Formats: sequence, C-alpha cells, structure tokens
Amino acid sequence: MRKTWWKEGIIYQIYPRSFKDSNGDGVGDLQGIISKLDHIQALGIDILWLSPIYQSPNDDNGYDISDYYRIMDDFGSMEDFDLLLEEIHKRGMRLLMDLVVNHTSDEHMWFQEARKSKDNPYRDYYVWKAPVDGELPNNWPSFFGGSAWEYDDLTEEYYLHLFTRKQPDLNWENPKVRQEVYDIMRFWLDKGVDGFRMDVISLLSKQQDFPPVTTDNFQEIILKHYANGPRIHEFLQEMYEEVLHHYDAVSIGEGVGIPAEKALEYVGDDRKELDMIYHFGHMFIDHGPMGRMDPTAYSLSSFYEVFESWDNILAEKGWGSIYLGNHDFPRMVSRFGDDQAYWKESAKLLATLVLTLRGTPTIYQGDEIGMTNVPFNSIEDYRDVELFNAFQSSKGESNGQFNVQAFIQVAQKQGRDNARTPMQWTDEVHGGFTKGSPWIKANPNFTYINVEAQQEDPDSIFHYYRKLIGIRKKDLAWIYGDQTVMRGEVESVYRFLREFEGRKKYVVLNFSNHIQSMHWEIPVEAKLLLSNYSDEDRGGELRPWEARIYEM
Ligand code: ISL
Repeated sequence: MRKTWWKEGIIYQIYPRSFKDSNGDGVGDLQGIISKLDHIQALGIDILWLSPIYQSPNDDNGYDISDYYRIMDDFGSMEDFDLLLEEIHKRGMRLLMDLVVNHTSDEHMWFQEARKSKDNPYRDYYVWKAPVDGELPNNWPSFFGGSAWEYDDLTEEYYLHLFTRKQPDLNWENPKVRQEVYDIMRFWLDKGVDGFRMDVISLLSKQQDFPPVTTDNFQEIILKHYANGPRIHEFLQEMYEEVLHHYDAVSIGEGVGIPAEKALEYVGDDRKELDMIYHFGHMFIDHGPMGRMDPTAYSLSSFYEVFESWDNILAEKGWGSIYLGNHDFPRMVSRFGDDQAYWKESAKLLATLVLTLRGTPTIYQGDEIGMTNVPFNSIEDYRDVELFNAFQSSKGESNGQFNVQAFIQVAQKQGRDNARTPMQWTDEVHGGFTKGSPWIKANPNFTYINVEAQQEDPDSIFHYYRKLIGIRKKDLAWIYGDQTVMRGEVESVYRFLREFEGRKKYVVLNFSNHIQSMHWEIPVEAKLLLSNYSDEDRGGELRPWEARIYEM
C-alpha cells in the first residue's frame, strides 16, 4: 500500500465563524484561528480543514460563495490568510480549503450576469428551465425544503437550486464552468494550500432529462436522482488530470448519496479521481423518510455495519475516512454517546473509535473537549437557514395546529446549530470566544466544559485525545494495519484487531450505560496502553462506556 501524509495525518475541522473572534465583532476570524494554532498543535493535529472562508452573503454561512478569490470580510483579509497559512506550515501542519462548486451564491457575478438575459454569456453557467404548462419544470425538492426550482421574473425561467434559493446550482455540462473551477483550485494550490474538502461533490453531474422524483423519502431521492450522475466520473477525472495531479494535494469528497458499493468508483487507486470520501451512512442513520427533523431509532449493529462495509470495500484498493460529526450534525457525544451520566467516558470512547479504526480521522472543533448539543428553547436563538425553512414548512403544513415546543425539542436533538455554537475556550463570558456579542449564543455549559479547565485536568477529555494521538503516532500499525472486527454476543461491545508486520493492537469498546461482560479472554501477553477509566481494569467486565486499547 502506498504510504502518504494524508493517510498518516489527523484532520481537525474548523468552522471559522464559531472558532475564535479576535476583533470583538462576535464572529470568528482568521486572526482568531492564528491565535489558537498552538492549541491545535498541542493536540497532535497534522491537517486543518477550514469550512468556507470566501466572500459570501452568508445565507448558508459561507457555503454560498460570491467570490472565490476573496476572503470574507467578517473573517479578515488575504494578508491574514497568507499569515495563517504561513503559521500553519511553520508548525509542520497543513491546510485544506473547502471547495464549494456544486453551486455559488446568487450574488456571485456569474449569476448576476446569467439572470440578465437568456443570451448572456454566463447564462449557461447555471441550470435554467422554462415553465412547463405554467408550472415548475419538475417536482424535485431542495435539501432545505420546498422546490429545487426558483422562478426568475426577469427572463421568465426557473433556475435549479438543490440547496437554498440563494445557492443556484452550477451547470457542470458547460466546459467553461469546469475551467473556472480548475482556475480557482489552481489559485489556492499555487498559494500553497494542501488540498480540498469538496462540498457535495457527488451531486455535480445532473441527470439531463431531469426525471420527476417518485418518492417522498429524501435519502432515496438523493440516491436515485441527485448523486452519482451520469458524467460525475468524467468530471472528477478531468479535475484530477487538469489540476490535482500536478500538486501534492489531497482531495476529500463530501460523498452525500455515495453508497459503499460505489466507493471504489470514486477513490479506487486506479481511478485517478479522489483520495477519500466522507460517507454518510452513519450520519443519516437516525433520519426518517422526511430527513433530519423526522428522527428514527436505529440499532448499534447498523451503526457498526456502516464502518465495516466501507472498510471491507476499501481495504485493498482505496482509503477511508472516519468522523462522527461536523458542522451539519449534532454533537457526537450527544448523538452517539451519553452527554449526561457518562459524558466524559462516552466522549473518550468515541474519540477512541475515531482514532483507532482504519482510515484518516477527522476531529470536529470542540469534540476534543466533549462539547455537547445546545438546549436553545426559543426559535430566536437558532441561526441555521435549514432549520428556519423546516420551521416555516412545518408551520405551513400544520393547518394552524403547529406545536412550536415539539419542533424545538426535535431541533435540540437534530439541528445543525448544535455544532455551531462558539468554541468554549474559558469559563469567561461567551466561553472566551468573543469580547463582543456572539453571532450565536454560547452553550451555557462553557462554565465547566472549556479548553482552559481541561488543559489543567490530567483526566480531561482533552488530555485523553492527546494521549490517544500520541499512541497512534508511535506505530504505523494504526494507519496501515489490517483490521478485523470481532463482534460477540453482546451487541454493545465492539472489538477490533489491528495488525501490521506482526504487531497486534486490540480495541475494546462498550457502547452502553451498563456493565458488560466481555465473553473474551484478554491474552496474558496483552499490555493495556490506554483506558478511559483511571483505576485498574476489572478483567472480564467492561464498565459503562469503557474503552480499552491493548498492544501485543
Ligand atoms: O445536513 C444536511 C441536510 O440535512 C446534509 O444533507 C447536508 O446538506 C449535506 O451534507 C451537504 O452539506 C454541505 O453542503 C451544504 C451546506 O449547507 C453544508 O453545510 C455542507 O456541509 C450546501 O453547500
């Protein structure tokens, strides 16, 4: 297997708006990130991924870009960016940018031009359709509620937007669009960035006959109609040939709608497309037919199976990625752990899973201190456009019976803002995120969940991450080792073996609030490397959320 830095590295995702505000305007910024690079380095991180920092009207917090060659005013200037990149490289770390090219902002110059007239040179940069018998071109729904088509009075046609109406989809059929994207990529790579996380890359190629959807189930719609379109591999191979191939850069596609069976078409060593995919099996695992606001129960086995099916397929010819949360999903400890009675134990157990399974791990900001979902009680506290759209449509469909409290309860569990509250640095006001008034309220638990407190506490989640990362870095077995999962009688107990050049590591995890017997003899020669319980282990029993790592 080819050895590379992006297989060996650990990624840390920053959501710049919520990371650290340096100038008191309540919005995180690049100088804020610079001031916290030492924290990230102390964790043992190798690669930073920044959610979008380009010029944007922020309808979707930067995922609606109006100028790919400028830094968002809220975040700073190009000089700040150059300094940030230099400071990251100085510390031996690398930087990935977020490449959002399925759509632009409607305030991008291309769209402003495109909408002017049907024969504008930029018209074909986007997807326009005439009304059909005075109606919508088809019944495609947007990811964020309502139709995916928006009528534009000026030219009396609809444009396609799979996300908000302020995020018109680019027309990848147009070779000029593709060249524009390659220019953007070269611009940032020539500046020295080390690769891209590619937003909804699986959606670029549209089915050109735009067939109507025949189900309400959103995941099925993504699979059948939106993702893995007819020319996707041609586009990605072209992107590789034209751009990626000429740089030592990593490409990580956000793979919404890519099933494990199709993984190798994107990341197979022989494909010359992408290096890795962020897959979604476990991220959509509790989404019902109507999506995130329609949560449903799932089994632990189906959770493990997501990782196993991807790993089985990628074992020989590709490479995987492991993550349990990002800026689009609830906090991992609240979602997959127990953020009450076993907050610390379960946060550490989840960290163990992320950092010991085969694949490049990505840690989302704040997870290294076990940040949790936020109990916002009023719709005014929320900021996410997806949530507001869901709020409006639920209200609209309720025939005057709308139950705001019931909606908020689901939002507290499922909403994207859970992951977007300010990073909790200290126990000072707003968690030390800003001296001003933050764009979104801090989670009130910053008084006891914060970086400063955890730096001082040797038993903290933060120090557990450090130890775990230290262990991972000592042995390439964690990276290139084979992986064998051993599932026993007890569903909650998850164990796996990593093996490399005769060296063996065992990981044992108890995903439950109960004591579980292991039904498994720990070999006498096994040495305990790390556990999330500080007192001596009790042999054949695992305590609630206990995680252990052994070496042979
Ligand atoms: O959160 C989701 C919807 O409930 C996901 O389906 C999400 O929309 C999908 O993962 C795509 O996310 C990415 O593109 C979006 C942006 O809003 C997200 O923040 C980004 O990560 C549109 O650019």
